[in-house]
Amino acid sequence: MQMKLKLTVVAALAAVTGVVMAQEAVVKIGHVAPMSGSQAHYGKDNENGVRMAIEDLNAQKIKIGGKTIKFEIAAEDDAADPKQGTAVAQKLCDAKVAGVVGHLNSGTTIPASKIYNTCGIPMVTGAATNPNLTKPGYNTTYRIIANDLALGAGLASYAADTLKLKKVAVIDDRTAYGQGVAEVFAKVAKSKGMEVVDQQFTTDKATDFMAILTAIKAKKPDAVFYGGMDAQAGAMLRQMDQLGLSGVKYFGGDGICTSELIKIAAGTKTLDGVICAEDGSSIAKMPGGTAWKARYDAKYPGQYQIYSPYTYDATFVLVDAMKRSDSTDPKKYLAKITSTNMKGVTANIVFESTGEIKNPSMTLSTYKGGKKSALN
Ligand code: ABU
Repeated sequence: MQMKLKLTVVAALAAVTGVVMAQEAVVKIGHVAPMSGSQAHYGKDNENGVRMAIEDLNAQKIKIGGKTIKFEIAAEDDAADPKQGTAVAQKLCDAKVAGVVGHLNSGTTIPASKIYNTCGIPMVTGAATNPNLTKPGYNTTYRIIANDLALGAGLASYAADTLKLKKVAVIDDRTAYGQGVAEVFAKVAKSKGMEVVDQQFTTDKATDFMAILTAIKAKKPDAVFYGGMDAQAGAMLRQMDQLGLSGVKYFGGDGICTSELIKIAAGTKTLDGVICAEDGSSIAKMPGGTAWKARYDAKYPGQYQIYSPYTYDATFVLVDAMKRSDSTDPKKYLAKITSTNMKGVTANIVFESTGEIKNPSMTLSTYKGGKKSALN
């Protein structure tokens, strides 16, 4: 009699557990960034943003299509290389992830966006800022951060109008991002009467800039603009110090506007002359920035760079569209991303029909005294 009762209880528990299990579903969200090489610190920061969002979303026990969803990250490394970027994009398509946050570099994101469009998976980048990303008009491509048009122009206006600088030398790393932002800067600087006294090129792998900086020194610029990332900018600042160029201002876009730059260029006089622009508000001015950053720092001490609040919000954008369409199927929830109106950490997020963020803003920062501080 007792044995029969036990079996009945076990059967009942199994039935209940079975029902619970049947009501759960795992949904994978892809994330792609460089996780190896000299840009791995940006990639880690971006991935942390997605992981933190997934933890917060899972804590909410969100129900979509009658099932409690357990979100999981499908994290990939594209090493900032366009070829690896497209290979990884195809891998995520084949794995049928529900959406992708990424990629980080414009040079990988632009070709990958074509692949996601072909397989019908939405992607939201929180870091790739070359304006050309949204030019093809793919309904699967979204950018949650301002593009480089405002950023390059804002830096040039500050150089010409506020600092009254006359002569600038422009260097870029020949990547989609570096070249693009340098072109915008140079165009606006010229239109404001500044003279571009020299234009030099490097790569996103270079470490020795002595030859190009020596050539630039001969042209006596008031400022150098660099279109590229912080590993090269930091080394350049050191080499500018060595060449006696520490009085020359150093401008750059969001790619150099990181916490890492302080470490790489620590102790240089040129770090004091850096003026960089990041797309969007400073973390202190983001609606949920300060509280969010405190949580981030507690989870990932010393890893904050620049884009993680955007990748956090990007993950929420995908899930918000899933909730509003009551589906995790990209073919069904994709249409809802265009009507996003979501209070995020970074801003109230609304997209243009092009996939660009509405009402983009831009923040200028300096590194005076080895500390990053916003100028506006
Ligand atoms: N936004 C600067 C770094 C990433 C990129 O656009 O390549």
